[in-house]
Amino acid sequence: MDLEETARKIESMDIRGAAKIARAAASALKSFAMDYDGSDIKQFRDELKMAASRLISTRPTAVSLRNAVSIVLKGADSAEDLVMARKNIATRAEEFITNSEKALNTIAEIGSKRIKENDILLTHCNSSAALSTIIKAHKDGKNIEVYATESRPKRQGYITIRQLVDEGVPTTLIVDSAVRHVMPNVDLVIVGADTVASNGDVINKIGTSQIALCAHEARVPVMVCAETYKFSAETLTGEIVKIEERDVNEIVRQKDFPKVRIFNPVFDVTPPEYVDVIVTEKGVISPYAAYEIIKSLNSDS
Ligand code: RI2
Repeated sequence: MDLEETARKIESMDIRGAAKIARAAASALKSFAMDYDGSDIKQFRDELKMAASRLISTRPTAVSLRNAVSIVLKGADSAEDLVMARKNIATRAEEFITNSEKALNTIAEIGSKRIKENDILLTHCNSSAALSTIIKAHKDGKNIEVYATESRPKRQGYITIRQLVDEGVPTTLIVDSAVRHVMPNVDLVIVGADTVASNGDVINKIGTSQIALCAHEARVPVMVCAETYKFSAETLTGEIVKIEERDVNEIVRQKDFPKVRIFNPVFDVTPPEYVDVIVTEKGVISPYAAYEIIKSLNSDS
């Protein structure tokens, strides 16, 4: 798959999920570097930057994508010649993909310990980090059940319910508006994140903040599972996370509702007071400690 094809698939959400789009972007940059047939390092760097911008333009909210691209791109900065630059890009992309997969397993290990025998869980959309945690608890022999929301408009909840049922986890599909109704039966809400801001705001699929509010009202804890590359250093300097708006035809066919204005924001912001913990591969943190995570990532890089 060439870079443009990857970019289109991310745009159309054929490739989706904050972690998956990050790994797909890293992989596309690796292929771009390996296939590069020019001979000038300056030109390579310029073309690489254009390729990176194209990938970043596909989905504006998930910082995982921008972080993956910038981690990989650093490989070209220090290189003395083109051979080294191409090799560095490929190595950094491979490392990113491996670390991302390892992080997922570590999050599942850590997060599943917080799931108790006979817990009834509720999840929203389709998060690989949240699902690996749930599946790990099930594989450890815990008797658990899950409510999975449909997650309109794209209905990623269908993917979730299939994955959980395939693993043998008893799962009930509900429409998004049934969340408050079922919340009194729920022991723990588990969701993923597309971006975590330095003040602890969690940006995830539209509807997450309503779920967190209902959970708060019913005194049900909310656990967010997110790899540290989903933490946004940009927000340290006060940058606001842009909320992606997608084609309104994802909701209804605009032509069936002529003259009606339709609005399709696909993420929302859950403030830290509605999140109990964030499980990262570095450990469990309070959302208020997001700043510390971002600071430590900045000093590592
Ligand atoms: P993982 C998804 O975004 C959902 O919002 C999901 O909760 C989040 O990414 C994290 O997913 P979309 O691509 O990285 O469906 O945990 O818009 O797989």
